[in-house]
Formats: sequence, C-alpha cells, structure tokens
Amino acid sequence: MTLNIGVIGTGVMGSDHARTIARRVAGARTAAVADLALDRATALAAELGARATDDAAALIAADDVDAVVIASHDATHEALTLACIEAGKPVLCEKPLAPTGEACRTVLAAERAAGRRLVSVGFTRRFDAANVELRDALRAGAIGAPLMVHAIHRNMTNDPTADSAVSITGTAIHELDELPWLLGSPLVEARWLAGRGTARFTSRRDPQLVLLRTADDVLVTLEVFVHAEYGYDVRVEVVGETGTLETRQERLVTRNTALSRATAYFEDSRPRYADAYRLELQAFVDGARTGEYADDLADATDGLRATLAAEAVLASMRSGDAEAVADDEGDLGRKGEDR
Ligand code: ISE
Repeated sequence: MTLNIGVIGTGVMGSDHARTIARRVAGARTAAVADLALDRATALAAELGARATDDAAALIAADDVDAVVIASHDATHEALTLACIEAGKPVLCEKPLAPTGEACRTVLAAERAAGRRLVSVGFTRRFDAANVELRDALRAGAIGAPLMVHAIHRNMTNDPTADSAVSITGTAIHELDELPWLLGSPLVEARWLAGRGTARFTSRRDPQLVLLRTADDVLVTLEVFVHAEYGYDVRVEVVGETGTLETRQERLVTRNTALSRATAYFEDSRPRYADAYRLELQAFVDGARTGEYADDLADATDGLRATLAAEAVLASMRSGDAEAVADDEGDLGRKGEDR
C-alpha cells in the first residue's frame, strides 16, 4: 500500500521534501501540498501530480492523506503536530519541534495519550554518512574517550529579518541534537558568547559562539556563522585521548588545473545533505507504514531535549552567564526509556 503524504509548507525545505518523496522514496507519494501561498503550492502540485490547498488543517484531516510532513514556519509546528496527533496521522515535523520546552511537553503528552508513536522530528544530521561513520568510530574506541568537540555551522547567508535567537533555534538546533547523539551523552550546560560581528550582516549577532558541556563532562565549542558568504561549511571534530575524528564533505570532485588544486562547497543544506534527507524521509515512511521506527529517526523526546538546550543557550544570551540545560524530567514520551 503506497503511503499518501501531505506536505505542509512549500518553501525551500517543504518543496524539496515533496519532490524527494515523489521521486526518491519507496512506498510513498506526495498526495497533497498546503501553503498559504496557494500559487506556489499549486505550481508544485502540478509538477508532482498532487493536489494543492491553502488549508493545512484540511490537508491533515483529508481521507487521501495518510501521513504528514510539516515544513512550515517554526511557529506553526506545535499546533500542526497536535492536529496530526488528534487525527491519528504519523507526522514528521521539521526542526525545531516547537520553540519552547513547554510546547514540546504538550506535544509529548498528546502523543502519550494517543498510545502510540506518531511524532518524528527532522534532525537530518543523524542520517548523514559522515556523521554515522564518525559515531561508529567513536563507539568502537578509535580515539579513546572523547574529551572535547569543535563544531562549525556556517551558512552562505540566512534570513536577514531574523534576530540573534534564530541563529540558535533555527540553525544551532541541529548541533544541539546531533552532538548528544554523536557523543551518547546529554547536554547539561550552555554559555553563549559573541564578539565582533560581520559588518556585512547586521540584523543579528553574527558569528556566535556557544560553549556546551555534556553529562560526561565533554566540552564543546560551537560556532554559528550564518552570513559567512563563502559556502555552506558544516563540520565537526571530536578530540579524544589518542587522536581526533573529523567530518569534511565538500563536493566529491577536487579540481587540479593550472598549478592549483580546488574543491567547492555546497550552497546550502539541501545538496549537502541530499542523501540524508532521503534516508530520513524513507525512515519516516517505513515507520509510518509499520509502526516500527528506526532508532536514529528523532522522536518527540529528542525534539524536547534539543529545545531545552536551545532555551539554555538563549537564557545565557540574556544573562551573560553559563546556564543549566533543563532536565527532560523523565518526559520520555511513549517509549518511556532513556537512551
Ligand atoms: C535551515 O533551516 C537549516 O535547517 C539548515 O540546515 C541550516 O544550516 C540553516 O541555518 C537553517 O536556516
């Protein structure tokens, strides 16, 4: 049985997901797309043989939609995810699950009341081949115990109307999930810093530096630079007792011409993580069809933990001090087990 998926939001990520589902995910099709920009949704629907609407609630309730992907504005995630739970439809919500821990807990409570897993969260880095290889090497003891991590998250540019907090809730949120997943240890403390900012992007502090500490006392530096201009440069280095592990992934071809050697960066996350997005969507479809979800597909508890870490960073942005990351208080969702 082919899974009919409705995609809410036909912006950059939503249209990319709709096309990936339609062309590169087995066992599913893009049945409907929703966006307030109905002309944009209509054009995408025509391209994919789907139907278009400007009513997200109607799409969720529709009989020809079995599961939902939410790629609309972050502020809509909580309400739309709750509507999917109410309709009993599996949902993959783009990060963040919700802007506050309280809103994430509301989603978790609704899912628990539904009695089965329905919610997955789009922390795509878990499906990136380089990250999986690094985590496997770390788990195999390749460098001994991890001691320190240096993470870099640079965009060519980003929303010029967004404030400094969005660099955390919309960009660093990836690392706030990815790093505990890589290290197998939750984040317990955060400190936010910013120094000289670029004069070429003045709507927010840019770059920003976040210092994190895990429950295993591993220190992390996380640089977030959303108007770096030169390329989409996302990488992580783990420093261990006997060596380091680092991810690098520019384009696959290095050019050697005229006495020079050059490689190129991707423009943004879509080409850089194209296969990770496909694997994530495939994992969601497989889970929605069987009820058994891959461990690496983030659930609502993972969404809560990342948002709690983001809240600690924002608290430090306000206080200037290190701030503790709130505990998930055992709010481990339907599974009920820690990981
Ligand atoms: C965007 O929403 C993403 O998810 C990208 O991975 C991130 O690099 C970018 O900063 C975000 O705006």
